[in-house]
Amino acid sequence: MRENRIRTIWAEGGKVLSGWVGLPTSLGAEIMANQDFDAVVVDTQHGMIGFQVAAEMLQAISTTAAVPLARAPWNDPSSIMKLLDAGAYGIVCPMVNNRAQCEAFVGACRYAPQGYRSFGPARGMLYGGEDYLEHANDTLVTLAMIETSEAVEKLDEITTVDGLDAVFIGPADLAISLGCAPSMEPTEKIVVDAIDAIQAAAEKNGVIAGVYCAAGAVAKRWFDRGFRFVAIGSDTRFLASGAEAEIKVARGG
Ligand code: 3PY
Ligand code: MG
Repeated sequence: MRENRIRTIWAEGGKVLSGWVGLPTSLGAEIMANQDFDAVVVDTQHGMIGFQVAAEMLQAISTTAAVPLARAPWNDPSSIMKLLDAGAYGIVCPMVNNRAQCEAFVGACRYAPQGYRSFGPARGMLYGGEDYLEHANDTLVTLAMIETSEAVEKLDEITTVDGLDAVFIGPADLAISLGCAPSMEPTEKIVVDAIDAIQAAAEKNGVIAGVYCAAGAVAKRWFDRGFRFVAIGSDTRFLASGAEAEIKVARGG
């Protein structure tokens, strides 16, 4: 089976920088994947993306060295399994709040006996290879989003679930859940403390700590303090900020 570069980078002690796409366009996904990201996440939760377009976006990313990942719309086995069948090499799962939810998520990504994924990886096999079934459980990566106060209370039970590779912080939802305004760069003590606790639990229990952010400088800070999966979002924001910057220059502002 084709290697998952994310696993290789992690095994070597390295850091994964991921792009994040929410616009429903395979060309847009291809453009992002042709930049120097290690991976690109197709966001089917908050992106304006239906399943068919998501499959096409995964195809587009697969023409590059970037690892094709998807965020599921919810912790729902049906959509998780469809995205894996479409060739996602890993799933980011929103709102994983306790052990049972984490086991349900990881189980949906793994064939028996480790999980309960149903077999039919039409495109997964094209991208991964003929021996997909044999190696998928050890190749695909699972990233559970920690973005509620309940999840922060239950970090130990979540981060000790067998087969979980990484926790991934959603700073906006985490802030809201803790009674603060959503921010991509939280400064409130209660949110900062929660982020510290998430990273500590991940490190203690041998899973990768990951986080979403909106700027390269912030991503670098997360990397410098030991996070090993950072996603910078997103295509939408890059489009808007690129246009805004050029307009400002053109108008002499
Ligand atoms: C959050 O910040 O809540 C996210 O889910 C990031 O995409
Ligand atoms: Mg969120």
